Amino acid sequence: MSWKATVVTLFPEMFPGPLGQSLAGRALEKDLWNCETKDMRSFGLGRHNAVDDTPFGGGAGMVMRPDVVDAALASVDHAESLPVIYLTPRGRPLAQADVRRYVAGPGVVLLCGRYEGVDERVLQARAVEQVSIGDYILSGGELAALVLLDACVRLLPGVMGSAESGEEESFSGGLLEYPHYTRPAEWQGRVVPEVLLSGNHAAIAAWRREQSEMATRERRPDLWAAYDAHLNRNMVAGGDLSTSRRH
Ligand code: 6GU
Repeated sequence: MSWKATVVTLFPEMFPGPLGQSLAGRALEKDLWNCETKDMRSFGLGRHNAVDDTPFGGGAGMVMRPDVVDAALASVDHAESLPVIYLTPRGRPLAQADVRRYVAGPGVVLLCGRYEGVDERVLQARAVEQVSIGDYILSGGELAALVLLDACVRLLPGVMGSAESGEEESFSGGLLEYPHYTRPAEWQGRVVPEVLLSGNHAAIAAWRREQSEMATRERRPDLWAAYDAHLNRNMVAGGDLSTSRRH
């Protein structure tokens, strides 16, 4: 039994989409995961298979009906024992820790909304997790679902070579990754940092750590604050108060 994604959507043709290519696509062919869709339209009501209605309280756009969404989710096998995730800019930000948790289980159910959103009651009734992929607005949850799935699939056993597998990436250590260089050693007058050509592995590791810290401090003060707090906490826990520098 491979890791299974079930996507509940009005646009089933969008899946697996780009995940049918490259790393995820090869993993799909090897049955390391599979991607099933449930077409929400087929649970629509009335002569026009309506899935949405106007919002109570007024306002722009349409809201997906709770009865329709519930029927679509009820049609997913074993949905009770899987995380059900609604992709929405109202959700908590997706983090690598969430991805690791999803991959540790048998699969996920991804609910993709269009229009203004999904009636809140079905989200409560089915204990649906609400997840966002960033602070910008997409026209629907489908692209966000593809992003979440890409992040999951690459962590599945057997998907990635042992070379890159999992660790020593941006976020694994709470820092952004260091910059990379390859041949030629000089390109358009720009040279590779000398230390990388030195063969001194300790010096290279120290340089990369410093580069990671610099990039994180400058580009991601939020990550840097968490990393710095963690470092200082550990130094206190270790009784090494004298080395609590940085502040
Ligand atoms: Cl998960 N969905 C939509 N529609 N827009 C988003 C998003 C999700 N995350 C960021 N923007």
